[in-house]
Amino acid sequence: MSAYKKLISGGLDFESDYAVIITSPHNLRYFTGFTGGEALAVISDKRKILITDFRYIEQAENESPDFEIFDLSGDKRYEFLKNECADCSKLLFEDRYMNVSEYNIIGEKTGFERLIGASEKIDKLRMIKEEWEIERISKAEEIGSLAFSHILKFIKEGVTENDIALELEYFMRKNGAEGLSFDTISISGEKTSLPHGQPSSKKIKCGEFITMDFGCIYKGYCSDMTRTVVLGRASEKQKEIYEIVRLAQETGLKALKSGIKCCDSDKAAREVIEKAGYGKNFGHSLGHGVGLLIHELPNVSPRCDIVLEENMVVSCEPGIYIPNFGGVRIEDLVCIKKDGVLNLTSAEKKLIEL
Ligand SMILES: [Mn+2]
Repeated sequence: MSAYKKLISGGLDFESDYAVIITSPHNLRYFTGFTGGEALAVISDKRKILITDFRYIEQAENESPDFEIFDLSGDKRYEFLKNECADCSKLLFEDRYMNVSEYNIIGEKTGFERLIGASEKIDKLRMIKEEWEIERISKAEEIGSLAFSHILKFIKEGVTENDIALELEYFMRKNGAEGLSFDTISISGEKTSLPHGQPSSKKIKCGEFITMDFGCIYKGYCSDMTRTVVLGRASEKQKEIYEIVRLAQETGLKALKSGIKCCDSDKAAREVIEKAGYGKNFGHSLGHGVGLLIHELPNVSPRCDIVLEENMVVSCEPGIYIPNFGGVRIEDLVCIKKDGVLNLTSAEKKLIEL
């Protein structure tokens, strides 16, 4: 793997006397191969350096064969950085990740005037996925779809929201997931009006919406999906809301393709909900990029003018949320292709009445 080359030859306006400092676990993994999390990489035209400590040296040597590995912690790490970067005119760093105290230490050692925040440009290099990355995301999403089929048999009157969350998580771990991409959302009844409500010991009752938003990690890559079901028979109002969201989601999927701006995809789906009279009940974006992080670029939002390109992976997740009634969200994960999308989510989308 040689993703570090993207930093030098990619979209960073990189010049030969610059260096890039990478400190976030996801970008360390992406650009160096190192999965240990705690390290600092310095990448320039001349050298590729990975500084970590005793705990990770053997791992770093195995995972980052293109890099010179150094065992340095604390002050020694920053002294090394100072010497190493003495001839660099600019040091690009991850301003959306580095904390203020580390910024101050590095700034004092190397000179604040040379530090240039470059998170957005660095993160954009991860937007278009390689085939092997899409395979991992797809596998993670497949585990999620299997978990959804499983949970349909588990949900009964009297089980709690916590029970459902735990069962989803246990199933995903049992089926190859190495972790969760975020805290599982499984909420029911009126609480489904909270887009990011938290599961509790509340028991599921007949006639309630149940919204489950969950995902897992497979070989470092995240999945994300949401389904809303009803226990027992759905009311006319529940059917109405569900159908509008389902149609908006279908419309959103059709509006995702290479060459389209993210804001235009968002608009297509949003219009369906607005025309049905629920515009104010859909207050979040249509979707977001997914990869090593659960939320990454591009944002499929009304404010994002990034043009979609082939092999970006994004979610499509419209919703309607009505206080004191409930809400519906339906979310698939898709890979952008030339004339449309490859849908990575196989779980059923028609209204399921359990
Ligand atoms: Mn999502």
